[in-house]
Amino acid sequence: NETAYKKFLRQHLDTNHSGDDDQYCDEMMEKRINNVTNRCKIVNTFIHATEQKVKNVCKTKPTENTNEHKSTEEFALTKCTLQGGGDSPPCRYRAKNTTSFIIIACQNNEPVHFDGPG
Ligand code: T3P
Repeated sequence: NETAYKKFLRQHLDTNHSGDDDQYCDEMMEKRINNVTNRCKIVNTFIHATEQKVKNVCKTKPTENTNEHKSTEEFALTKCTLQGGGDSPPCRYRAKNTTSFIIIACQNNEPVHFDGPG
């Protein structure tokens, strides 16, 4: 069974890109997410960094919210947002590349949710 951490990595980690276009989102959203659920996830961010760098964010002091951690460094991100239309595949996305701090939720020092740019 997939752990919450493995799910986070599947949905949100793409080390070997620094940002990409709409077609990147179409392909990654299909391969990493939508093929599992047979739905078009509305918004999903991919973080372009090593697994260790993202995991290290869990070591920062939590924000007011107990399990929430804000990174001390900025990350290259690609946010994929569903274009209008159907809610089952094939799904079409718009890509937005940014560099930002991130806020993630952690359990046992491992990322389990992406909460947004910080
Ligand atoms: P998950 O919990 O599976 O990581 O907030 C609901 C979902 O939308 C959540 O999925 C994270 C995802 N999301 C992004 O990936 N990027 C964003 O910028 C926002 C706002 C949400």
